Amino acid sequence: MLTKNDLENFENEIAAIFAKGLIKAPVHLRAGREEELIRIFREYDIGPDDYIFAFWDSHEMCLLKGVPREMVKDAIMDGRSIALCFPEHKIYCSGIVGSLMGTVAGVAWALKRQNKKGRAFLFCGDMSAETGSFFEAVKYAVNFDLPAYFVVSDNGLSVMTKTREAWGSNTPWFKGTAFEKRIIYFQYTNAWPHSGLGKLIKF
Ligand SMILES: Cc1ncc(C[n+]2csc(CCOP(=O)(O)OP(=O)(O)O)c2C)c(N)n1
Repeated sequence: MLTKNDLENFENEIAAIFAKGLIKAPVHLRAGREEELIRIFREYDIGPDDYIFAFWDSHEMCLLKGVPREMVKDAIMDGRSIALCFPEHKIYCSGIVGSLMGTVAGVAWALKRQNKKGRAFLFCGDMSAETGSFFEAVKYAVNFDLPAYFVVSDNGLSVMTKTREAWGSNTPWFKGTAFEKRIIYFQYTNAWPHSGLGKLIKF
């Protein structure tokens, strides 16, 4: 299992490459949630049979799922950081807010119907967790007892908008509901800006 240091070093290396203008596409770096993510991968024993779905900020999830470091780095260098996909490792990501929630429910449904091993995990942010598609997917997964889990990394922000102010509530909608049983939730502060390095990079 990778360590917090491994994940930090990877993001720092990508940041240094991005700063040189060598990646001609957006990158979304994350720092501050390494231990939570490692704990979740360990606690839920996420392995080769499991499917991971994530979004623009998926470097850590790809590494933890077992995609070789150099393969993740090459894909990022190739401009694919925002939607990293490694089908052979069962990890699929998208840069579109609110996408993939239904896919997770569908994959979990297929796994259950076909009596296959494995579960579907979605990793998303707090604003993504307020979307209607997230609610529908969680509702479906809970009601049909599907092997689906929804991991919410709450940094309090949607780009630069405060999620709690946007929705007029200090708690995520699912707190205290029956749907919580399929939601894995933690809070963190991202040490990087939402996207890029917070300064203009000239190519
Ligand atoms: C459909 C769509 N609308 C807007 C965006 C722009 N966008 C990218 S990330 C993001 C914020 C999402 O916030 P959250 O889910 O909390 O993610 P995090 O802060 O953890 O990156 C937005 C609005 C997008 N990618 N897709």
